[in-house]
Amino acid sequence: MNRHRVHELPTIHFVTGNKAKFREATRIAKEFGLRLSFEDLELDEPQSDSIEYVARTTALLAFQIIKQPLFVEDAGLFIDSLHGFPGVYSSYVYSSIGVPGLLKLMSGISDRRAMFKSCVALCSSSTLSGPKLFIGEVEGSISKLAKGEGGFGFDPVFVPSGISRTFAQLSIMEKNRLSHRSRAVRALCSFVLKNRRIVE
Ligand code: ITT
Repeated sequence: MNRHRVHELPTIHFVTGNKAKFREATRIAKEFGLRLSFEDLELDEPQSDSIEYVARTTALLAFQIIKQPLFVEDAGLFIDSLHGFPGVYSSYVYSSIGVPGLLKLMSGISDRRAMFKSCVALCSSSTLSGPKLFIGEVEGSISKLAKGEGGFGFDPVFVPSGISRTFAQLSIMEKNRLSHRSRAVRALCSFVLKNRRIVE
């Protein structure tokens, strides 16, 4: 019965090059009866100091190509004692110095507070005044050592507030209960279910 219903619901394209993000978002969309399709378009991400700007601009670029309901997600790790660094540069910092480099940057720093922030931008032929944005955040801290095998990116060093394990030590389901991305994607899914015309 459920399977039949799911087929009637719209598919939304998730434009990303990151399969781990897609896996996380797909689990959440499923809870809402929505299906996502993976679209890796290799778009040039704009340079900006705001993840909202990056998400919005990338969604518009993707829509010019796909011309169907889609969303993109831009996320970053903001470390208090580094004045929000790496933030919008998280992708570059991860691929250049990686987790070991980040731990080195943080060595000797006792204030380890940090936040992951996600911005989802939804674009369709109905979002004419610009993509609709959904924000999700999670507070936590940077561990002294990398721990865990799961997740991706900076997951091995991010400990969400209230638990004593890193994101990489959690299952997708556990990470999805807490993460920045899960909050933004849940907000997107609730919006889509209430405004179905936007994705039809
Ligand atoms: P897109 O193709 O969707 O842009 P990306 O991997 O480049 O995928 P972002 O630009 O949104 O993703 O994220 C920047 C970096 O921030 C990413 O490469 C990770 O290192 C880090 N990051 C973002 N979300 C994360 C998460 O949930 N866990 C760990 N690291 C994360």
